[in-house]
Parts: sequence; C-alpha cells; structure tokens
Amino acid sequence: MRIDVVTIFPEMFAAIRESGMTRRALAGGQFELCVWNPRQYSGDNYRRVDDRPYGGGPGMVMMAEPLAGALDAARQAAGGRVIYLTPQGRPLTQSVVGRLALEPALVLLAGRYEGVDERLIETEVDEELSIGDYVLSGGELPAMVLVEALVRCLPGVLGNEESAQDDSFSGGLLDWPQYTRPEQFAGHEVPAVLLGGNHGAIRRWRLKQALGRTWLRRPDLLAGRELNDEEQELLESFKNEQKEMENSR
Ligand code: 9WO
Repeated sequence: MRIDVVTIFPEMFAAIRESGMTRRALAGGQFELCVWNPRQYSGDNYRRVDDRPYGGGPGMVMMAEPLAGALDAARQAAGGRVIYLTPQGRPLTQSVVGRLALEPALVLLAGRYEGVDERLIETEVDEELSIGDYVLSGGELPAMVLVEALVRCLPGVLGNEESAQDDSFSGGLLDWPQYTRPEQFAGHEVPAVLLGGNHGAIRRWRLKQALGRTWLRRPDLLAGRELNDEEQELLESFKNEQKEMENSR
C-alpha cells in the first residue's frame, strides 16, 4: 500500500518512519510513505499557506490553492482517495480501517490552524474521518494514528498472521487480560488456569474475560454483536461471579 500525506510539518512523520512496526513495514516494502508540503505549492513569495478568515474572527485558515497543488501532485504520483482528518469527520473504527487497508493507495490531508478553506474540502476531499471527540493543533497525529492502524492490517506486516485477528475489536470485543513472568507480582498471582496447560480451559477463560470486560467497560460494543450459545453461557457466568464479588464487598 502507498500512503501520501499532505502536511506543513513533514518532519513529524519521522516518528513512524524511524520506529517500530511501521519502520519494519517500510523496510520490507509492505508500504510506502511520501509527504508533500503545501508550502512548496504556494504562489506567494513568503510561501504562505494561511490567511485571515472571511467574516472576521480570530485565527487563520489554510488557503485552498497551496493545498490543492500539493494534493494534485500527490494524486499524480500515486492516485488514491483523499482523506481529511478532522473532528468533523465520521468516527474511525476498526471496520473503517479494514476497508481502507484494501486500497492500493490513499492520500491523507493533515490540516493546521483553525481549519482549511471549505471549498478545498468540497472539491478535493473524498472522505472526512475523526479519531475521537477532542481538538488537537493539527491533523498530523491523527494521520499517523490512521497509518499505524492501516499498516498492521497489511499482509506480511505482523509476521504472526494470527495476532492481528486476536486484537481488541477484530472480534468486536476488548482484549482478555495478559500475564507474563513472574508468577507473583505485588502480592497478585497469575490466574491458575493459565499455568495449567489445559488449552481448552484457557481458551474459554480468555473468551469469558473478553466478554466480561466488554460488558463492564464498553456495553455499546456488545449491543452491536450477536453472541453464540457458548459466549452467552460464559458471559452469564462472568455476570454471576461479578454479583458474588459485589455481595462479598
Ligand atoms: C481550532 C479552533 C479554534 C477556535 C475556534 C474553532 C476552532 N476549531 C479548530 C480546529 O478544529 N482546528 C483543527 C486543527 C483544524 C483541522 C486540523 N486540526 C485538528 C484535527 N485538530 N484536531 C484534529 C482531529 C482530527 C481527527 N480526529 C480528531 C481530531
């Protein structure tokens, strides 16, 4: 997959070029990352990309022309739908990530200041996405969030092809709790079932914990998901144990 990013802070993307899974995926050729700076497409002698808002008020707005120049250059080099990262966008979910990861190329637009000229959005943007209900100083970190979520979905990136499927949300549930050595930490033990080597019992315990946590912390996720007979039984048992714990407090 090829990802092109339009940003006035291209150096921020060193964070994903130089570290972790995204660095390995770049080295392995599973994805390509190119950045385009709108300042290079500004007709202005001072390379300005922002101007005062029509109608007045505080702050500055990103001008349509330099952004259109950078977006057109990115599209000519790679093609791909244009995605604008903004609090006004549709929520980014794992299912949106899964759909976008099937595209051969995407162009991400990271804004700054108080936003971008609406006519640029109308004419050049295919989709608007939000990573959550908060305001940042720009779309670069949300763009990197999207890149990381996309790259870990690409074939051959995680090595262990199962682990992407196991994660939170891939099955529509939160993760089960994880433990490693030592067997005791701060007076807390590793659950005995995980030390017993009964793989059927371990699978059922993990599924039960995943269902229970999702019920406790994110009931909205369960509302949108059918439970099979085993899952219903495990969740009921979790709820009963939860009640016993509450009664003993
Ligand atoms: C700043 C501002 C200041 C005064 C009055 C209104 C205002 N709106 C904004 C604003 O939304 N600025 C954005 C900064 C413009 C687009 C890039 N910026 C951004 C993107 N902040 N947060 C995001 C973002 C993107 C995706 N998901 C979550 C947050």
